[in-house]
Amino acid sequence: MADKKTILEDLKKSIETWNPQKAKDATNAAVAAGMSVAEIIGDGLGKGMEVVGVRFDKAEIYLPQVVAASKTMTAALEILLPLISKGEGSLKGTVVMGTVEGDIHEIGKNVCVAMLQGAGYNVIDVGCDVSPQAFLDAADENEAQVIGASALMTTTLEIQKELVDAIKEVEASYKCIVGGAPCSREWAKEINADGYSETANEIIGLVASLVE
Ligand code: B12
Repeated sequence: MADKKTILEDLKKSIETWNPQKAKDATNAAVAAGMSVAEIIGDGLGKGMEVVGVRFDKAEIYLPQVVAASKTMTAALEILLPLISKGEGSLKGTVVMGTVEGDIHEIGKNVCVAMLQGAGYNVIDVGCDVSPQAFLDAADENEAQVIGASALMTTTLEIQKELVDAIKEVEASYKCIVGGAPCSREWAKEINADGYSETANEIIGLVASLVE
């Protein structure tokens, strides 16, 4: 059996080379080796996606490759999601996760969803292009403790602020955390969000600190 380091490298490489078969093989190998979902995504697949993002920024690769990498990620997540125990989640708390209105980037949000599910949370994935009101409705319907809003464009960061304002206005009890590449700790503070994390790895600790 391959060692952990090799498996993590294979997971990362499979996304970087947008190779779904390699991603599925490496994910199955990781599961067989007893690795946790958080480790597989956080230290393997997610790292590959970070590289894809950076290479796209440098114009070393183009949109079709990014889409192929995103499909590769989905193929791997399909293996992992059924392994996540849902029952335990309701004990830990409920989180509504989505990407804000006007923004269709969902890969990072999906990674966060998978990480939180892997950690035992009940996650309501409201998808992308979600209005502040739709976030609030989902949180009310599901009695969520936390809303997580992703924004990947400087133009859609403003919607995170609108969401936080909308929550404060109705004096709802749930907390709001924000993230996404252009988002920062400073921005989260400026808009009075309850938390920020740079990566999906840190989101588990962040949510745990808010759900007590
Ligand atoms: C993949 C991608 C796409 C894909 C999206 C596929 C999909 N299904 O999601 C496609 C090809 C569709 C796309 C489209 C567009 N894109 Co695009 N895209 C990217 C790219 C290359 C990578 C994003 C990504 O998936 N990263 C990998 C994930 C894992 O990282 P992440 O999202 O940052 O998430 C991590 C953390 O931020 C955090 N996190 C994320 N969300 C949250 C939420 C919470 C609550 C928390 C706590 C943490 C957290 O955890 C994640 C895991 O660690 C970025 C470049 C970049 N470097 O970001 C451009 C980028 C975001 N895109 C950009 C643009 C402009 C567009 C388009 C407008 C292009 C166009 N001209 O058509 C459209 C968007 C249309 C729209 N209305 O949304 C720009 C935005 C520029 C800006 N204004 O800020 C970028 C920065 C590229 C660039 N340099 O120009 N894109």
